[in-house]
Amino acid sequence: MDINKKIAGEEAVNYIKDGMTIGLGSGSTVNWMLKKLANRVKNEGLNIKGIPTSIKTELLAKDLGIPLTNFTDVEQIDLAIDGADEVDNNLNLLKGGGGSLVREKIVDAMAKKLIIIIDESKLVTHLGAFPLPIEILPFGWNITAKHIANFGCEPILRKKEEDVFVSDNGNYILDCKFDRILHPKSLHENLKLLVGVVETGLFVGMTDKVITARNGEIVMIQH
Ligand code: ABF
Repeated sequence: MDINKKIAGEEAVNYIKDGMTIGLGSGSTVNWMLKKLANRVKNEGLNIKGIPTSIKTELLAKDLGIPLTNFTDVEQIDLAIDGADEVDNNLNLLKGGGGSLVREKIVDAMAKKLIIIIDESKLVTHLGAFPLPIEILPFGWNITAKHIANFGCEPILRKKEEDVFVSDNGNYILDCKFDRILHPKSLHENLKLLVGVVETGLFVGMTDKVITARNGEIVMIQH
């Protein structure tokens, strides 16, 4: 167990107030947040509703007794709390290692505030050491991969054991290794212009606050 993930995840729960609609991110750090949130719901009667960013998070939240809602009933998310695979100096994110980047981006983009919870190893100067996940349509996936490769990366079709990995949305994911991503905004915008690309794992200019922990002590980063 990474104690720093637990500390960061649990700290984020202090920002959740009665009556809020909360975007529930995905990943192991978020799972600590969910457990703490469930305690507050159960023991303090905290009245919140969650919108999950993945089927995994939805199942865990249900299991823990966290009340859920959906976009039919809610038009606004007060706060989203999510993990990341990399966070750069400008608080831009690289996400999607868990395969939930599309739902994460829909929820995170709709939230009035976005808090990212990570262990310190995720802090980087430039994004790109972690291969960039890009969700694409299954139809013609190898043509889309060739177009993406022209951006200077090597796209690898994500697999789950012997099979192709299929996202919660029924799509494929390409893990694209770049040297360094120096201009995440323009890379994201240009990739999105390709037919067949559903979404990229670059979350630019969305983060309000990062909560991490170092040697068991909480560290906050915000600009
Ligand atoms: C999610 O957070 C995914 O992008 C990524 O896979 C995960 C981070 O993982 P963890 O909290 O498990 O280290 O947003």
